[in-house]
Amino acid sequence: MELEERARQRREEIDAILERKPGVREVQDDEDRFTVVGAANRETYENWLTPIEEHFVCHRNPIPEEKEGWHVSLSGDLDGELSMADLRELPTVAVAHTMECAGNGRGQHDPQTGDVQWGYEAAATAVWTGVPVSSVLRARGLGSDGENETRWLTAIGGDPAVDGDIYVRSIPLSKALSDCILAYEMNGQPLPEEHGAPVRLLVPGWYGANSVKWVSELRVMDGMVTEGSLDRPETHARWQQEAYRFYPAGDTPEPNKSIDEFDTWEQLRSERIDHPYAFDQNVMSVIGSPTGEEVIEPGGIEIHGVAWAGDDTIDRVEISVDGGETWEDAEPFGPEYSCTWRLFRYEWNASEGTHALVSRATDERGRTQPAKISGPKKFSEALENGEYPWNEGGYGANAYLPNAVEVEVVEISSSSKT
Ligand SMILES: Nc1nc2c(c(=O)[nH]1)N[C@H]1C(S)=C(S)[C@@H](COP(=O)(O)O)O[C@H]1N2
Ligand SMILES: [Mo]
Repeated sequence: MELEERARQRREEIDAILERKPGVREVQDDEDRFTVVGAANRETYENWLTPIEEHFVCHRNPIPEEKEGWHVSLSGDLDGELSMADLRELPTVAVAHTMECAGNGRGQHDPQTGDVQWGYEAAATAVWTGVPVSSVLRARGLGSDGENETRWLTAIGGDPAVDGDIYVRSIPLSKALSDCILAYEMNGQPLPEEHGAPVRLLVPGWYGANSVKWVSELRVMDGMVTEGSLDRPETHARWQQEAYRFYPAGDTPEPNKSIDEFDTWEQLRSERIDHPYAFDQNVMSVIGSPTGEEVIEPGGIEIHGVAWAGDDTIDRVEISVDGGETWEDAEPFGPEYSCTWRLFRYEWNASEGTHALVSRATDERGRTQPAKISGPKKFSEALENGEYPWNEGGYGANAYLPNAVEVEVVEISSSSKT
């Protein structure tokens, strides 16, 4: 595809999304390769369900044009193919999932690191309807022997390769069988094309990169995708083995056939796994209200927000109204679904002045968000020092101070009110 033609196509695609999603903001990467639009504002984090219009969108190549007759080929240990009609015949489930782009918070790295400079815009919660991956695979020849424990499911995106590389991701088969679905509806609506129609993989609680959109092939193998492991002429291991790996400046990650720790935080802590993969999401929280833009008068005000921890649960959320000096417990409330964020609230008696409001979450395994992102040379000792490791791809950042909300509380005299 001609460069100009590609640029025009992408422009049209982004404009169409922006038109459908009022209030949403566009963010560009340096190479103009990612199509990304982010949740517009903090208010997204005040609500449990994110409307489709506020759900971020992130992908590399253009959306596939031809969706007529779409089918998913099955390969490796599997055989045959699935049409959309085949998929729709299988029993449906609905799964709530808080999806976060692994690049969320990249813009908080100092010095700056590549690609889209997200702040906190790239996280959202939707309810996805589709078919359990376990039903699909069992119906198509997957046995239930012990070997499944060490096998991997590779999902291949049907988005056309622009620079010769296709979008492919592998997840452990155990995760795929436990709660993943092939989704064709989002928030009760037919799946919008920018979110992966006609069908996408949904990997609850794991970084968005794993939820391959426009799935065209599913392959069960004894390892994750490496270059040459698929019968494909295009580059196919880049998004598994190079991108979405966490490492300090200057490193080159080595491909692995398999690893046995899928919790991203534990990989970061592990001495065995050199360049962690973006799998299960790190513990994180964002305040949704106040936003810092409204007028606040002294007195009682409720602080609201959301906290999530991938496929782990949230154990505790604390609030600081003095920029992280002192902390008090917030109260979790609302729906309690696995792999989905939890709402929290905190009653604050606001006094006149400027205040930095911060939230900090701890997950069920006792892991707490760090205060800030480390310097670029501190990768290996960062977590021990209570900092998030600056990494070259700018992935997985979950520090709380960069997301503080600054609010000004002012007394408005009754005369000026009228
Ligand atoms: N086929 C394909 N699937 C993809 C991508 C892509 O570029 N191609 N991007 C991934 C990334 S990086 C993210 S964060 C999520 C975003 O999903 P959303 O656009 O529905 O929010 O899709 C993932 N699935
Ligand atoms: Mo992403």
